[in-house]
Amino acid sequence: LGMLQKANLRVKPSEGISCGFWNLYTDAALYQSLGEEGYILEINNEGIFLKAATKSGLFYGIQTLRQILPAALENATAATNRIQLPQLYIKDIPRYSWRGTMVDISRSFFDLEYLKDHVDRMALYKMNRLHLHLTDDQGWRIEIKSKPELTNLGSRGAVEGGRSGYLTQEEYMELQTYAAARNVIIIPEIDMPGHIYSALLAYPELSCDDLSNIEPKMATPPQLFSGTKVGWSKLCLTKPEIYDFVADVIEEMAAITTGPWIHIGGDEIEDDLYEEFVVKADSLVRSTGKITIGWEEVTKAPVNSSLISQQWHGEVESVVDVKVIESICTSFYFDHANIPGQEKTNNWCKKSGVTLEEVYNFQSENNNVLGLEAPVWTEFVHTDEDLDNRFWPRIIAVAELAWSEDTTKNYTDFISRLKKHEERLINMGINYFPAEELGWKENTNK
Ligand code: NAG
Repeated sequence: LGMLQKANLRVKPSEGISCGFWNLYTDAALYQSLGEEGYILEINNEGIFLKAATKSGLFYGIQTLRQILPAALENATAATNRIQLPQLYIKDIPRYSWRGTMVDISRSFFDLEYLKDHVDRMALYKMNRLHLHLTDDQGWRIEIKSKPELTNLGSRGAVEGGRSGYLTQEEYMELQTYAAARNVIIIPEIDMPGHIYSALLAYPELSCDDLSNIEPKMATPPQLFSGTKVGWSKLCLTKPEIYDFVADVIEEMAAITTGPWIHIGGDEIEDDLYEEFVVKADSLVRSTGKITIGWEEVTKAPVNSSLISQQWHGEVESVVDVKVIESICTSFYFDHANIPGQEKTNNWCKKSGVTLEEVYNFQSENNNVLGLEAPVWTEFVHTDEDLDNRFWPRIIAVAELAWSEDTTKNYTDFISRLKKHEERLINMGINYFPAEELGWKENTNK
């Protein structure tokens, strides 16, 4: 029961669910077959039994139990009477180890409180990686103690209509601890060498050109950038001192990051020295003991084979054989509209938007897939409500694809199961998008 409470289920023992007992077996073969995250959940006349090799496995068994319990329990004030549970036996092991989402907190800021809620919700659906796009042209959102101007100045802006702000290192670490307790690892992204105007504004010596002359024409004196144009800013790759900056930032991020990965961005930039930059940034990351992740462009460079490439177009001819995370924009860019529905949007990758069914129908063509990750870029997604209805319910399709083998894949069946989650999502305060085939009510509870 303690674990149920830990799993965020708000039940009071005195008002009582009575479960059997938690039983951790010591059978080595069984443990091995369950791997890092698998579990067995059995409910029979004797009680509720959960077996797993790891804490993560136990956590996921509890999340499944949580989904079997009445949705009313997600609401702290709900009364709990006796609950009858079905008898069942579930052996459940994930397909992929990477089941992620990305939140762009640069274009519009999302604070610690929202990010904690987001982690809770991800955990219920057994998602385990939260990638934070911490920096971009419009705003620098993480405190770097050795470079105070990044947040003093660089965090003040946002895209037009978006929110500014930043996470202190303490907040970042608090989120990380909170997430770790829910088996979610945070991946920090510092986007380099492009998408970096907020840092250039804070430290103009990192730029080749006078900031008032770079495109899109900045005012004199240069100001924060609140537009949506991409691919125009960059670190001056001919200046050796940019590497001191890059090293300082990577080292500070590595020191406060408990997960094994640092994301260096690397998207949307043309520069003769780009490949050299990527190789150096990758080796700086590795020298801190972390593993580098980059957007797929980084595989144009002869990087170390430990690097992980995040596919978004799936078009770059890679010169290295590396593992990939699938974030292909036609299926997983959730800043793209749910159809019919969102107006304020930039459907550059897929004009018609990305439907729930299209997410579910994704098939990977890569052999070397670590898993799936759905990003939400926030040029047009400014508030908590907006972000909720970009993620939900499409994120549940990602969760299912990343957890279950293709052999059980069936959209009609998925929809009939997903329909039953309406009340649970409402009770969790999620401002979902009511996709037509679900028949869910409009949800304006936030
Ligand atoms: C791309 C940019 C991103 C932007 C997004 C909008 C990547 C890797 N880069 O242009 O900064 O916000 O698309 O969908 O996606």
